Amino acid sequence: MNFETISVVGLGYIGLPTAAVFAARKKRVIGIDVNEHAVATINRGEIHIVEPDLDMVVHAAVTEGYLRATTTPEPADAFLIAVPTPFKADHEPDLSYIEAASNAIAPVLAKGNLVILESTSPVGATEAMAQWLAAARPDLSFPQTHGESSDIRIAHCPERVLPGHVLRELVENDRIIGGMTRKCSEAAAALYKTFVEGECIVTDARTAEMCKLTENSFRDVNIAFANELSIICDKLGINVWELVRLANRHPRVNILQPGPGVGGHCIAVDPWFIVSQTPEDARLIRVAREVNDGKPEWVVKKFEQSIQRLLSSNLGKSTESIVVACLGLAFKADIDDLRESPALAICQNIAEKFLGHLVVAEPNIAKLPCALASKATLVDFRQAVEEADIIIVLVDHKEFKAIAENSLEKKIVIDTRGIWDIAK
Ligand code: SAJ
Repeated sequence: MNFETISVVGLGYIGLPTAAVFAARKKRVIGIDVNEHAVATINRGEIHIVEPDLDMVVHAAVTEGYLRATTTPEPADAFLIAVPTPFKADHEPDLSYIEAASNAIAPVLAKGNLVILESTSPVGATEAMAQWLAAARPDLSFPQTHGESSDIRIAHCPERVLPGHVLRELVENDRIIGGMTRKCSEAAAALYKTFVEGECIVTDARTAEMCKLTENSFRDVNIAFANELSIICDKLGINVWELVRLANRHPRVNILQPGPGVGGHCIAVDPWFIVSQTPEDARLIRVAREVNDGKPEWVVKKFEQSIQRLLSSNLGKSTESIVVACLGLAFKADIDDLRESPALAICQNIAEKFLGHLVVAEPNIAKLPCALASKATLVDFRQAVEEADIIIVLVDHKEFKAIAENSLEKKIVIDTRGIWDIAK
């Protein structure tokens, strides 16, 4: 199959790098997004997200004329849908962005096109997408009714890249290709081979959907184990970072790192897609989510205890005079992404209750999110450390790791990431 023009719908953390990588292989790429600011930024050759080296690749792709962004879908040979799949209040998956993207591209679909769903999705979402497209285009035939002879090929190929390493992982990672038919898979594999150096492994759409959910649930369960250990160790007076290091010396043990909770739009979300489809059976997966979701509250309790400790050891001191520094708001190190961030949730919780002065250091953002703006001050991390009585490390950003340990003397430190672990 020949794919000269590729349309990527959704120019976020996955769609934009994917569009840029196709463009770097000299494919004509049309990026579609409902966000006019994102479209205008990309068309200037700039980017609206933080991801190492992405700015250079997008700049080159746009100036060489291979990548162009627009809010209105245009005809193409292949369409990749990379829109968000959040969950609703009851943890049910919200497929409305996929439905909206399907309805947006349906009018420009043509016989021979390939449509790929990249968004992480509950089992059955690819079939739902195929139904939405078929309902909008009764003049075309689709795999669910016409099998291998369909006009339109449809596949689910979940993205699996790690934020912060997206450009490398897009090229190097193996890719799971879940076509609705064998020809759908072959078409999708041919498209990805444009830039994927890993293996393209073919399966069906439902297995591909479940595979992605399984990968992230596996990680969530393993982080929950580390987080539970950190709470147990705190009670027993054991340094959890040292404990994990020692246990990991066993050849078949590989415990992940405890933290302030699990954030991001993937690991904190995707396991719920399994739980919501099979609530009776997904017991371990649900409890892991609950353990990880409970960790921010535990950190806030540690903070409250530290205030009491400070007040009882400094009898003249008032709560109002205490300066607290939260280091980091992003959901993990060296990115600007605040989505589902436990650090942000902890900071907001503290801001609501705490009567003293709250300073926040987050080197990857220029201003505080609205919910914090009136209650905290965004400062340089060095200033935050200098001013604070209590320092709460919430993200292991490289800037924080470089802070000299002697600047922490006489301060209460709650290090949820173990970056200044003295037992190292
Ligand atoms: N975290 C810990 N301890 C650890 C590892 C992570 O507390 O030992 C926390 C992080 O701080 C963060 C959260 O977990 O808050 C998630 O971070 P992450 O680095 O584990 O994963 P994501 O969400 O950035 O990316 C994941 C990846 N999935 C897996 O590693 C199985 C990535 O490959 C997926 O493409 C991505 O989800 C996605 O888009 O689904």
